[in-house]
Amino acid sequence: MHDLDSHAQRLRTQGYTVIKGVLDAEQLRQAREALDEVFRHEEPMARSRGWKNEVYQVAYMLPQKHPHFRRFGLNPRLYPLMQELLGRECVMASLNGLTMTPGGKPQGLHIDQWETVPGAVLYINALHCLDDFRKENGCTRLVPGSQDRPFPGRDKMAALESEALQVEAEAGSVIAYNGGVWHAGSQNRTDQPRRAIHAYYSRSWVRPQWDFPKSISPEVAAELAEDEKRLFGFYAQPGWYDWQADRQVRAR
Ligand SMILES: O=C(O)CCC(=O)C(=O)O
Repeated sequence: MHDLDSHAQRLRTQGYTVIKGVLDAEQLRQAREALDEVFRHEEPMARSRGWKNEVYQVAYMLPQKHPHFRRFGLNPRLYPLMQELLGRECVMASLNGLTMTPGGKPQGLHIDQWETVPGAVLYINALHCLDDFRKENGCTRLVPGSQDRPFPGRDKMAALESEALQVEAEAGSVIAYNGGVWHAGSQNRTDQPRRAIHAYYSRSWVRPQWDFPKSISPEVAAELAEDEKRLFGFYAQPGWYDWQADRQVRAR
């Protein structure tokens, strides 16, 4: 990957970086088609389950829902950077698709991890832009350097909006940010979707947002390659004591 060191440096200091050309034209086409298919399938239940509202539409656990998303997180144009920052054994903490609702409302600033952990990189959200991200269609906004400032709480964030930078990026780019950076999707003032894949990576020893081994069916798990299973944390489980057999069981 070009510029790995400079992207890693920016992520460590500013808390974010923009990497162009992570998805080529064919990968973009396939990712859009796959996400649209999942959204169409979930349309009948999306509102009642809270997956579609006046701010965004989201689809969770994409590798279970579409084969395209099983190798998505292993892209050689991005994965080495995630490993550099989160360790070789880094895992996927969640893998979602999201569009800001056309003509909808903005999202409030928030962080994606449970707490601010100054000086440590525990999670990185690699937000893959499937459409051009522009101010009009609700590009991501974020506060550079905020990963090292205690998160003041959602109710206090309105006063800090003036510090937020709107990050414009071409389709195929990744906006990567530390999970502790204050950020949000902005108001989509167009009548078109503004689609993204949120590939949220973490160190293998912190709590993921989603339990992938439990969320992936045995049928899909049987089709996964070893490196896919590793990425989805199948081997990052704690060891446990099997009281019936009186033996210890260790994850590989
Ligand atoms: O897609 C975006 O611009 C950010 C969305 C976001 O932060 C979230 O859904 O938690």
